[in-house]
Amino acid sequence: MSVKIYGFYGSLYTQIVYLALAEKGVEFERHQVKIGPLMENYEPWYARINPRMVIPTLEQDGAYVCETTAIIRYIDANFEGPPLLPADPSTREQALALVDRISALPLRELSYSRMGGILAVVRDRVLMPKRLRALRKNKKKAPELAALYDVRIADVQAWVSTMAKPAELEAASTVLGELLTELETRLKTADFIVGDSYSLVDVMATVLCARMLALNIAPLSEYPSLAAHYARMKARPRFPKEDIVERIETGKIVRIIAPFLLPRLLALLVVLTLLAMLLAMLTGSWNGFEFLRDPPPAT
Ligand SMILES: N[C@@H](CCC(=O)N[C@@H](CS)C(=O)NCC(=O)O)C(=O)O
Repeated sequence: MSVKIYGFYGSLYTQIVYLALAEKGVEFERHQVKIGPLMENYEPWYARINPRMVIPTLEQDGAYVCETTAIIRYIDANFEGPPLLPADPSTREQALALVDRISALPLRELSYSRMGGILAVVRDRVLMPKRLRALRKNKKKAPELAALYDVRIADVQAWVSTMAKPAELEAASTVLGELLTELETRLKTADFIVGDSYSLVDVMATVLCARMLALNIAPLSEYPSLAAHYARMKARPRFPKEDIVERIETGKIVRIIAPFLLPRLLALLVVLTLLAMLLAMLTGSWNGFEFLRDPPPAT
């Protein structure tokens, strides 16, 4: 019954899965899928296990479960450990409705829209076009997956277009604000968001609070009961402190991607050096390895 999670450090949805596993007491193996600029998640091998090409994915005994809410419900239903959903059917329904609402929040658009200055230029001129190029390139590599790539290309195009529309971003902020207000109201008079014990809603809200702190997508300090709940959740005995990221540590990301990046940087350096030598030879500004030849006889 070995469990493997395909995820990446700092990914919001991966953190939700890590936290559910920790609370449930399930051991698991990690496979880092390098998202972001390296775009490993768009490679055909990953598209075959996760057709939407996003992380996380859970693998157990050769079977895959995709989509965070499906993964955490699978974890709750299939492993020993404290139940993470209320037993009472109507409370359970409320919990599941909130899990779905948190999962549907437009956090990707909100997170990316928080980039300003040079980061925004890099996002619009480099990162997003690079995503589309990577998807098109991989579509060519695996034509049998063309339909999946077309869906993902359309998704990235919609993502880009939303970020250029202040009204849509404003609407996304409003949706988030409404949800946070609802959590705040519930927590004014209760220890847990739904029912009287820890549930998947607390799992999701905890990671959402960490994200608010990490990327400043909304001010946690304006929701004091939610902030107090977050502090209580962090003090739980099984809380996986290392996995829940309140502040993205670039050094950690560099350490994870270094083995992947270094050989490529080295190869790039070799190619650039060879090109520079060729250019110098063609323009006559360098006479190749002449200096290695025997010196001309002295006259
Ligand atoms: N609906 C998906 C969303 C997952 C998602 O957006 N994951 C992000 C990381 S937090 C991702 O894979 N981003 C990479 C990309 O979109 O290229 C889920 O619930 O699992």
